[in-house]
Amino acid sequence: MRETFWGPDFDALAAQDPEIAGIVLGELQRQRGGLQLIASENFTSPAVLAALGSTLSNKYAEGYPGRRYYGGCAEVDRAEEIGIARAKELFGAEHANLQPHSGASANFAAYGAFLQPGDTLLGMALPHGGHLTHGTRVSFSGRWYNAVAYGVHPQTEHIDYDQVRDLARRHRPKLIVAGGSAVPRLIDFAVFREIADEIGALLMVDAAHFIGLVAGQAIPSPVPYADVVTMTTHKVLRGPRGGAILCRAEHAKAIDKAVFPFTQGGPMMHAIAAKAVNLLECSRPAYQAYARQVVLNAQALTEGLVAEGFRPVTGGTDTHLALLDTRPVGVTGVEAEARCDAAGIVLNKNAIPFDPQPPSVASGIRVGTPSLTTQGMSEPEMKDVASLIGAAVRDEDGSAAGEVRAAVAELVGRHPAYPRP
Ligand code: DSN
Repeated sequence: MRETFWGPDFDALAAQDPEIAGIVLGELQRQRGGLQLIASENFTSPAVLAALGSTLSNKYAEGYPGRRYYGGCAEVDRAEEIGIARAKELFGAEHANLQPHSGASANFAAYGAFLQPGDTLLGMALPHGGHLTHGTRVSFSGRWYNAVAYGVHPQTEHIDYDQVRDLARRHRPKLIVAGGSAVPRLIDFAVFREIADEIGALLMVDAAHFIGLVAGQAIPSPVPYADVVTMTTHKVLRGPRGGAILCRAEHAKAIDKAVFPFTQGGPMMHAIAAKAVNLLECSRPAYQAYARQVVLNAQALTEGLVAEGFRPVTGGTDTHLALLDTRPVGVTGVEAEARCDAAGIVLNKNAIPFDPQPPSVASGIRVGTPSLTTQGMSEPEMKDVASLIGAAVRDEDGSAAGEVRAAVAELVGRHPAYPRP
């Protein structure tokens, strides 16, 4: 088996293209050398990386298993069939499509399946935690559709379900979108379903951020409530970079046609095989324990950051991420991000609801625990991480950056990403 696998071969890359090989190695060292707190990132497994770096990348396979526009698809058909079966089993879904290249592509296809240009969709406002593709003017979603936005309640900072209902009654959207990129709390899918049913709308849940927690049974699933669930495969789920769609059987044809040929051409068969590998990993008890720990870590990290003076939006988290108001610490989001970066702590500035600052400055940071948890860190380390973030953010003149960086190096040394065999 081994000698017939023409997969990742770093020595060959280094010999042929030292410049790019240096970047590949540099990125591995960067991922290993700091604390990775971007809520949408993770460290996928060597098995997933092997499938990604395989000859399946060479194959054109427009269409679906058994119905391709190219010959020679027997092997890739099997990979896609296995992946689809695993996705349906893992999520209890009636239909799965693993071809979307990304979360944005999955959303593009889902809208394409159900909406015509000019139709109304109701999604969460980006500054309140939504996503670019949920109706912002800079994306197709706000340009081609009549997008109406709901947000969070000014006092609780939780999704304002009364506002969702009012807007739905007033604007009669054809599709309601639940989900976002900076929502720290569980979403009440039953309420969204009730609102959608009341006005005869379809319900789409963009589960990109939290689908890994659903896969690990750490939080409730949107699948029983939604007509369609879109996702990415590389966040908490820990698979290859890409997207996927789950839906009810009645929508299967529309979704498949909307992915191919409406919005995409040839599927990335190496990525689909890697998605199948990941879905098998996610069905194991070890992954369920991981998903539970991701949430416990996010809660412990949030508590630690409260002790450092930050204010958690909504008061805490039920998921893998927290949104922290940096104003009580006397810094903007962009300052906090830069100071953490200088100390080897990678996170992102993030607008908080009703943020007086523009998004390029922001009054908050977003932190997530998928990567640290993959490294085997748990609650005690989260306290240390919170103290390091606090020290880095308060370090006005950069004099403490070296000390924090040394503590970061010690911590990741004890819990390495991609440990050497
Ligand atoms: N860019 C992703 C995130 O960081 O949340 C969402 O698309």
